[in-house]
Amino acid sequence: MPSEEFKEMQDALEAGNATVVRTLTEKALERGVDPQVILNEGLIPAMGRVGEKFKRNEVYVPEVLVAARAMYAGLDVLRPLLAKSGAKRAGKMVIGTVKGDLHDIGKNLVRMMFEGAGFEVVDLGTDVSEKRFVEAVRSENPDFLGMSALLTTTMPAMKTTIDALKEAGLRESVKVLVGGAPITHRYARDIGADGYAPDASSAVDLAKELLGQASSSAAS
Ligand code: B1M
Repeated sequence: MPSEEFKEMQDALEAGNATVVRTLTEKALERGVDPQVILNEGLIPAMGRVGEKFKRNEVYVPEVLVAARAMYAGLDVLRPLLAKSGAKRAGKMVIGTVKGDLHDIGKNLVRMMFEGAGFEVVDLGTDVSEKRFVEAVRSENPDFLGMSALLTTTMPAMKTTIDALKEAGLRESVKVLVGGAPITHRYARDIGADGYAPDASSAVDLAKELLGQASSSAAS
């Protein structure tokens, strides 16, 4: 199925129409289209375009959340089939908002963009201690550990977590990405993170670049 035939599905996803995305996903499966092809040529490019528009301030948080909900409608149909076929994921990320911090809207956007780009994401939620981050890195063996912080008072928990990873002998096994309104490139460098991204879409670009996949707009 050539990708232009997914146009209706992509338009529905970008418009945030979850019902249409789910129906078109089911119809494509009934026609025998491979679930991986529906994901890679239908859902992922559309979510990627939403991310690009968000980065250019052409759409805002509510539109991204609605588009992500539509993406999940399609993903819900595909997920069991993808799991069964052992479809190859783009990579794996463990993500959470750091200890003491309950802000999760930005972190959720980052998670959605990664899922929309074909990554497996383990979301630890908010107020995540360095101990829980370390345990998750040990048990999940992800390519990336993503940390989000929105408060100047919780930013130092990122460094504490990186130090705890070092102490556990796990620092070299994972790339650490950080973000959130008060975080800067400089702060990320000072605490020894592998990268900082100012927004969810750039975070995906950066992760792909760190994995050696082609991308020209990384924010590291
Ligand atoms: Co709070 N809050 N808040 N808050 N809150 C801020 C952050 C604040 C700037 C407001 C202000 O005073 N102007 C201020 C922090 C000041 C500071 O530290 N210098 C503040 C404060 C003080 C507080 C409380 C302490 C208030 C109080 O109780 N006195 C309290 C703290 C609670 C706690 O966490 N322990 C508190 C509580 C709350 C609510 C619960 C009411 C609510 C959170 C609801 C929720 O998240 N579920 C809330 C909100 C909504 C905000 C503001 C208004 C909006 C934050 C937001 O969601 N932005 C915020 C003010 C503001 O920013 N204008 C504020 C939208 C979101 C999409 O952006 O999270 O930056 P952001 O994520 C972006 C990027 O940063 C990036 O990508 C995202 C999308 O592009 N990004 C990453 C984020 N994480 C990333 C990770 C990456 C890469 C990129 O890699 C892993």
